[in-house]
Amino acid sequence: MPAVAGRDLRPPLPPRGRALPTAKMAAGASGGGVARGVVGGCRLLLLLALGRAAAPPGGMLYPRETPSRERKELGGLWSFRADFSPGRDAGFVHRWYRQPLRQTGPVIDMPVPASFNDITQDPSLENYIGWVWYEKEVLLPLRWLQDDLNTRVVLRFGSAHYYSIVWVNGVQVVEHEGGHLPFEADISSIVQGSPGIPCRITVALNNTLTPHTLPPGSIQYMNDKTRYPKNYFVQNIRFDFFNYAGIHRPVVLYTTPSVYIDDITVTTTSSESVAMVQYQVSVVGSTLYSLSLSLRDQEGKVVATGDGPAGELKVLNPKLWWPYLMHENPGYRYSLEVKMQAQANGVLLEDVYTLPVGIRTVHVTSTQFLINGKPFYFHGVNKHEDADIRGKGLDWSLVVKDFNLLRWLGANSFRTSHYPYAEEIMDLCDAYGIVVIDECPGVGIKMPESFGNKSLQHHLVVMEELIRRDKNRPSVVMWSVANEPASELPPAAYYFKTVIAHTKALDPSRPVTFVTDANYALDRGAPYVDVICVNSYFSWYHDPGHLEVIPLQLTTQFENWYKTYQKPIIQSEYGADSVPGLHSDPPLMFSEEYQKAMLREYHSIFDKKKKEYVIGELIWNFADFMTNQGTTRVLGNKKGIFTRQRQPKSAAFVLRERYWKIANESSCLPPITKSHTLFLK
Ligand code: BDP
Repeated sequence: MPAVAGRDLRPPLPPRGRALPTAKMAAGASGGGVARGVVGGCRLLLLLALGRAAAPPGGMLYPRETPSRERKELGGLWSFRADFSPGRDAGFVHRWYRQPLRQTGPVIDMPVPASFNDITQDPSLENYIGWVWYEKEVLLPLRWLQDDLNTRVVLRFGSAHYYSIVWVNGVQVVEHEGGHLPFEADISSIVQGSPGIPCRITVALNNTLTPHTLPPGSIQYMNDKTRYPKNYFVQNIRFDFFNYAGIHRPVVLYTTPSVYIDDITVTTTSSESVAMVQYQVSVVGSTLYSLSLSLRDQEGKVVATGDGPAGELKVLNPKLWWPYLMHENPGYRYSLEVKMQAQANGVLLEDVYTLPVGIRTVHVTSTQFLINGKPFYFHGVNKHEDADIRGKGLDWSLVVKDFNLLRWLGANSFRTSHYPYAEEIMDLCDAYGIVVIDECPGVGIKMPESFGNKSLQHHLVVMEELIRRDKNRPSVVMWSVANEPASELPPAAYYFKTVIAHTKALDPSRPVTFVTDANYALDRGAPYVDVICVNSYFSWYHDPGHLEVIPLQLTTQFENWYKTYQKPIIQSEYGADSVPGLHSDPPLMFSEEYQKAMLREYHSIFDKKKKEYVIGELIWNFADFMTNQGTTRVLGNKKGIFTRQRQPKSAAFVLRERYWKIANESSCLPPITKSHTLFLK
């Protein structure tokens, strides 16, 4: 990783308006100066300089079809144009959003959702940094536009990397900072004037990372003319996955009545025989409305009813939401139907939204993680949203395959390393009982300036957006605010104290953590977490090749952390690269045997310490994934127990034996058989 931390290497921004011969992404590039600019980014810099932006007000309910709401998918082919102009700003100078994109210059077809990087044979697109433009023309159903005062039409993006500006018919409707999280715009007033005419959606996306974005990064201009062409620059990042960009998740249009249910918040408490579901509903568009709620079980039977914007539903003999392998019927969810009625413009408007609700509790003691009062041991994985060709684009086939592999493996949990995953993935976690540590994109926070006020304010907004999106999910049992930050730096203390306090204030019902690889005695964020999540790579990055040091070093690691904090500990990463098909006995690094042997050494210590205060183990990584190019990466990171194409390496079988054994030992169920459980759902 580039050694920029701690030194101000800032040269003035090179003059723009000249050719940028090649933009390459690089981690560890050297030879030039670090500029804090955004590529094509005067506009973005201005926006970022405005200081604390609150998360956009209002809710972010997942767009579901209900009797009062329709939904239209905008996936498929969009027109696409990367702005290769010298300053990456031709799109703004020439206002590409004011006309069909094809009239501005050459466009190509681009699938949505998908990353744009791996779609063509063009290396300059694979490594492109700056503004890219997407466009789609859509015909809206006439019925959406007829009663123009009473139907609200909303354009919603599941996520786009990283800075987005959206226009509809040339009118700007929304801007959003950050990938991985949804944003939307009410476009009713724009589309309702022109029934029958296609509506043109234009999106400008900028994937530049700066010290104040999440994740952070920096643009480095290589000024040594003897070594680099004129205006050569690289995007430096301090994280280990390819910085894919594009419209990554579904884009939809959906309708609501003009008075509508904007947000619902649900929390649950329970004892064996009775559960309480506390709810809060917000309605927008009128102050004169009535609300009625009914909670149905999976047979459709109403088990509780309520009314008004806030209250409590009492459920007798509740069926609790249980993790996979902890109960014969994991992932049980009730349906909360919320009905709103209001008078507007002389007509009765009704909005209906149905929210799946899992009843479960989470508690942390000094040695345990309790779900529904029972000790829960995380035997799971870390993942990435990553696949060949589509990059980070949502792909249903891949998503379902991954869940089948997780269940085959006997994994009961994963961490959304290192950013929030698609809502569609989270829905399946809720449904299958896969427990989630929900991580925000706070990865690679290493530079001192990334701990400043500007970064902190943005981090708080991202946590607001994440919690707004995922607060009602029973699968989410803990928030992770960062991965491997430079938490030993002095400003990290205030930074993490603030981010964690804010997260807890937003959601008092869940514990909060961040994932550390800092020394236990130096870490300044650990005092504020509820659970210690620690990453270590003994025999890999430390003492490479020396498997025999693992037991001692891992034991010392756990004991040091526990004696300092008396908090339960999760081994949130451990792993070794293996090239599938590469064999060596005795085990040598990068062979499948080495990966297996490393697992066994770690497992022997987990088995001892899980009797005390170790509450989980998450392998790094579920599958191989793409990274920047570098001398330690062979077409990406190979620490997967599955290949990138989801074929098992030998280590997958070792882990499978272990996870099923743990599940059988800790389950209150009759012995679980692998095949039986796989087909439970
Ligand atoms: C860890 C990081 C993870 C990397 C992993 C590795 O948290 O993102 O991919 O190292 O190097 O420190 O394989």
